Amino acid sequence: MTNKPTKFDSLINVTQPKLPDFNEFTKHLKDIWDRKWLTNDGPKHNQFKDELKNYLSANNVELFTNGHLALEIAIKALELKGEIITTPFTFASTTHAIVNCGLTPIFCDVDSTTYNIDVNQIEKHITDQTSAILAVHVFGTPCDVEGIQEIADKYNLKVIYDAAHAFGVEIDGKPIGNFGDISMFSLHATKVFNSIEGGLLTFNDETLTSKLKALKNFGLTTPDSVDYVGTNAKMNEFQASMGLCNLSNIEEDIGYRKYVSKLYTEGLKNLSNITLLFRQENIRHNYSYYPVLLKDVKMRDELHENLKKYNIITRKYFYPLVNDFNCYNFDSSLTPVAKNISERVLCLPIYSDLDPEVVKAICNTIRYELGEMSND
Ligand code: T4K
Repeated sequence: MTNKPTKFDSLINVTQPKLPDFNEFTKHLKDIWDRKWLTNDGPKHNQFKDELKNYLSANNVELFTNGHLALEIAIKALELKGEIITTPFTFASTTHAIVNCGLTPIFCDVDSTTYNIDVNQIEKHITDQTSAILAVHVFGTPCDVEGIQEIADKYNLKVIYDAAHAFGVEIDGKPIGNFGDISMFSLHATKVFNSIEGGLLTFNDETLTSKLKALKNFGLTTPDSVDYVGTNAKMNEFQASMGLCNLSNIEEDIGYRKYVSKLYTEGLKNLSNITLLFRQENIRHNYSYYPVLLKDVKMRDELHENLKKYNIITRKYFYPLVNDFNCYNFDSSLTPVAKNISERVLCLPIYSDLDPEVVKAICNTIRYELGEMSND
């Protein structure tokens, strides 16, 4: 393998949304034009919901305009109060949802292999104010769902999973959305599967359905009664149409991401300064991100900057750590493992139509920049 760097003519971004065949999408648009039904539980929305329920083998599904509002609504629907134990190694949305709902996030450190909440450290954060655990399946790697449920049962806590990255993931053949009380999936343009913007909740307790429906529609339970202080978080017919088109290709898309991921793993193996994400055998992954850890923050920041010279755009997901955000006043030294990962992480470009030759060239460019020439 050669190790010459490659300068690309156009930007290779960390991700790129999957777009369906244009004509397929316009067929849906024609239906919408003919029907003049644009949002509020339209037929496309309902069809999309049924197909997702089937694909995810979920007991119950509700759709939302985006993943973030879905998460806030999940917290409200479970009537959580006080403190929620959560991870600082996540996107802003997870913590903001807790705070926007008037609760206090309590940060638990993460596991150094999965980067997910460290189940062995949860119990020490439980107080008489704790009402739930909000864990994130970061980069689509499942949390220790059994360990978390054991603790939740022992202390009578609810469990919400931020599964924004985990669409299509399975543990021992069981769909990931079936664990905990509620799971939230993001269907944003940057995700493995998108409906432009969009979010969905899967949940086991069917009695939550009417409350979730009301909360996303201003709290209305009938045209004449408003039982909750709700919001507007409904998915519209255009979003649902994009989702329907993309859902028909999802297996192919995940399969292609698996191939890209394998090319990276092959191209970056044996590099002394790079640690690759550990992937467990019993997991059906979705290859949503390709994160690597560099030796230290200096090397990570230099590589991130230097790759820009070649038009390779990587992202520091997730840096800064949430407990270092300017808008909060938490102490990130209390979560040292998360802090260390956050300072070393870099996500490389991955999407479902990324050219294999580009992936190989990115690997060679990284090797060149790190001064590690041989692939043996
Ligand atoms: N929980 C977790 C753990 C999450 O990661 C997220 C979202 C949520 C909750 C909330 O779910 P949503 O409410 O979003 O459904 C992006 C996404 O906007 C965000 O959805 C995602 N996590 C987060 C990890 O990544 P940014 O600020 O990095 O996006 P942006 O605009 O910089 O886009 C990233 C790259 O994607 C760009 O380099 C270019 C490319 N891109 C982006 C868009 C929007 C395109 O090529 N086309 C596009 O249309 O947050």
